[in-house]
Amino acid sequence: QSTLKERLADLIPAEIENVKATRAAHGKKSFGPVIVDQLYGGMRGLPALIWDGSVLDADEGIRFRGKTIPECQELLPKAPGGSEPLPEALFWLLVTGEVPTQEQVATLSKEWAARSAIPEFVEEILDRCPPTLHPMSQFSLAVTALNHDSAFAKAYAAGISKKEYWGPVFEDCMDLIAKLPNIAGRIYRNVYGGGKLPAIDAEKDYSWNLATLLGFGDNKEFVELMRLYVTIHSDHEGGNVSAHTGKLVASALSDPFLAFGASLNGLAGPLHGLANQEVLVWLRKMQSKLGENASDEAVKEYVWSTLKAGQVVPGYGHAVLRKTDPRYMAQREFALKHLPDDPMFKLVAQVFKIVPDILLAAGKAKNPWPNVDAHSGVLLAHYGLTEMQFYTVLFGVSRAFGVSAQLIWDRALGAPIERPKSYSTAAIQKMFANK
Ligand code: CMX
Repeated sequence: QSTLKERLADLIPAEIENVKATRAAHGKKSFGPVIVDQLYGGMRGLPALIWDGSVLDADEGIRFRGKTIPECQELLPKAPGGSEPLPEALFWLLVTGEVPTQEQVATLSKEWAARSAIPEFVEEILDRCPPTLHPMSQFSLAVTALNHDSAFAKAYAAGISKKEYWGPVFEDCMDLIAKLPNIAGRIYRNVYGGGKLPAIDAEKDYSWNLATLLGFGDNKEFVELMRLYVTIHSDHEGGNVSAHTGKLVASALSDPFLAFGASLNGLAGPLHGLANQEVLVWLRKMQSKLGENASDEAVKEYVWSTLKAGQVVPGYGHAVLRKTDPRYMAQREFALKHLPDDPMFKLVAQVFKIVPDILLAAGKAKNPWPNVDAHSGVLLAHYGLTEMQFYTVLFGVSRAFGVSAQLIWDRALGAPIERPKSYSTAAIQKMFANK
């Protein structure tokens, strides 16, 4: 039974050859024309990045190393008595493309527990943040500060050869993931109360520890929810803001802590990960205005009033997806199984019936269907994690898995610094004058 690092060391030489062969066979082939609208339109549809952990199909949604979410739920090792996949297993899959054994997963749980302590000065940084500082800003500060102990930064300063980069980057990524429960738990308790952080239990899995540090470890269903939540929020191919930012920043050979700190700052935007918080804020406002068991008519009117005020309906639409997000469906299945009578879940289900038709009628959104964020908040709130401003921190914990897997491969494959070409409007006008 090899460890993850040993398995990677086996896989890297063959993958270097695989990329060489792919480039030799297809390197000069074209994806088709690039049009000016793509430069103004947020680069939508522009093929621009290599991202191996996952690929997104507009209709089907995400596949992690070729596997759909239901396939991952079936195939990946679970906790004893649990039915959701362990994020440890998903990380192994993202990094190697292989489904790990139960034993390999247990080794990862132990390794992350052993690496989980955060430096005292990072604890102090968090303790000194005012509780009014958004949890995502605190999260990003703490992750950036972990760069103090980066193995990669030290190795680079000591003159490590390019061929060896991936080793210390792997160590940093393992440390990063391992330390996130302590960071998230500390932020949660500092901001919302809840007393002293318990210690990480090296005999338990990552999600159990995360749930316990937040104060929900004795609720088995919440622990299962964390396993599902961390698994499905981990990776959504490379072009989304948090993933691409991490890859971009790391391409300058900034270490994984600096790179992922930047990812978190992007995830904190309301059109991206902050939608996790925004959806529940919006639903709660609706509920306080309409009361429980609102009629479809009243909900419709509320949705229209959001649009007429020039706001987006949070949790709906997507830059790439064109059907209901399978991450939404996985969470809906969880709710149907564990909390079918929760009034807020009923409202989420009612909104699901109503919003797509309205967005279609409004005629602007290219995708009227719900995304991952339309469902996550209601599940967390059901178990008592009601502090909405904290939700995106959990998204961030999970997103570290996907970004880390790619950063390791980028360094193993010698990915260069990113530097796409930009143009001014004047340059575009000049280029196409008389054409
Ligand atoms: N409500 C209202 N209007 C919407 C909308 C929504 N949910 N989704 C898209 N639109 C509007 C856009 O604002 C845009 O309007 P303008 O032409 O006036 O600028 C128009 O429809 C076309 O946009 P699009 O091409 O369909 O969508 P984009 O690729 O530009 O943006 C996204 C995608 C997700 C930012 C957008 O759908 C949105 O703002 N959704 C709500 C916020 C949200 O849920 N974000 C989370 C996404 C998942 C994640 O990253 O976590």
